[in-house]
Amino acid sequence: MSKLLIIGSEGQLGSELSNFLKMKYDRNDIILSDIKNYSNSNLIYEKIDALDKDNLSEVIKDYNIKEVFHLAAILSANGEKDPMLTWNLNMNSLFNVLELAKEKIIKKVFWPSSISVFGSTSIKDNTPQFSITEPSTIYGISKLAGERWCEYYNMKYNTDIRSIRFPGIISSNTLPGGGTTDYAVDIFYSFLENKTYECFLEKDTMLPMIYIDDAIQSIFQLMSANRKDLSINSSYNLSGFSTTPDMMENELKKINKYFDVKYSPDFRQSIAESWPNSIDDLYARKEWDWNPRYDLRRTIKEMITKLKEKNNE
Ligand code: AKB
Repeated sequence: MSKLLIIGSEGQLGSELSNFLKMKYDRNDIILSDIKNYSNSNLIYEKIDALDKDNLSEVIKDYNIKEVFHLAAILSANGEKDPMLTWNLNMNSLFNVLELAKEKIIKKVFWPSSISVFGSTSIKDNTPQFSITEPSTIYGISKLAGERWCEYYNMKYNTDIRSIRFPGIISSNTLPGGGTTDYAVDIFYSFLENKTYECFLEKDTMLPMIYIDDAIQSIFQLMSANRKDLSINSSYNLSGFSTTPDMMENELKKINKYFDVKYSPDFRQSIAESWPNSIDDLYARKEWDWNPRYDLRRTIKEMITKLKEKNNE
């Protein structure tokens, strides 16, 4: 068994991916890394700045790592606060990994893209795989450029880089860090504390979302697929379900009728409005049997159970 490295292991996706992988693989074969000094997990951990190619390459060679999950990125809302920093981190960390793949030091890479590659000129409903992509955020621009680079490396250097355009991810383990879809996680914390939630999006803003277990399952399925079955060399559209803040509020009100949401949209509203309402994930379904298991109701039920368990720990 070759070893795996997660870059960005302490983030929203990384922390849950490492929990999943340790049930599937020998824990000594999983190496975690992040910019933080320590990990919350008890797996092998190396502090790595993803921009430091020499250090990254040293760790990869030392542990004989063959598969990399490169998850480190600055998300859409935070990205707008410092566009050059976002471009630098999101692009140059990807180049470091792509170059190691080109040099055949690593064999397989997973890199998440996002629905942020779409913009206001894309088809809004059931946005197809091959739609117009004119993103309006620096995060979206970096993800779109990243997708083009992944395809370029795959075609030109015969690398095996796989990618998914994630919708907003709803999870309980670690908070998302600075995205436009974060409200769909934050709302649960207010709900459980019996507080009014102040939502930064308008009540009727429809966005594609996915529950974390489905997101992790999609990574596993794509990474396990036979390469010859994959026709998308850039990044696959993926769908879970779509929701608005209002739909979430109404579902939560069914559990506690006193729950209240106040709507105070900020700069994130225009980002959300430029993104699709829903996604057509035909290629993921056809080529690697994608089928999400969580709709809005099941996600809400699961989130409340998980957050209550966490509070009692
Ligand atoms: C964000 O809101 O920036 C992310 C994303 C959709 O990529 N969650």
